[in-house]
Amino acid sequence: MKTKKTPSPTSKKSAIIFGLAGLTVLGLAAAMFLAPYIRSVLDTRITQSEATLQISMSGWSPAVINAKTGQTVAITMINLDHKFHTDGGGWHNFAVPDFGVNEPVAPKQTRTFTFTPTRAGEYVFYCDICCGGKNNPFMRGKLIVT
Ligand SMILES: [Cu+2]
Repeated sequence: MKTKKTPSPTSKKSAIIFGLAGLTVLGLAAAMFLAPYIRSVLDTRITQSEATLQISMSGWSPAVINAKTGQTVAITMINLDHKFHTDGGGWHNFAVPDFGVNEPVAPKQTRTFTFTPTRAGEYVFYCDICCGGKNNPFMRGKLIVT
């Protein structure tokens, strides 16, 4: 007569551990397989092909721009100051000497211009018309090119 063999608690535990190990391996393999895709999606999310910046005597908003090497960026610059400012007459500019960019915007005007960052790295953009120019921390921003 055969007796029905019930799995011992130890073998149940082994099966669970084995199953979890298998799922972990599959999960890691899937993560490795999908990593380039996930990275490219994140890259496009943080890379801007256009940015709208407000500038006034109180500084840039936002003060960080993300861009991609070789990809043209359209900057729309909104100058919030009026022409009666004694410092610079209310003019501001967007300068990134590393890429030969120097675009002025008249008081209370909005202007869109483009440039193409050609090298990866972190660069300073600044206004050097007013308020101490690029030496004033409020007149500086960061351009991150990946
Ligand atoms: Cu300025």
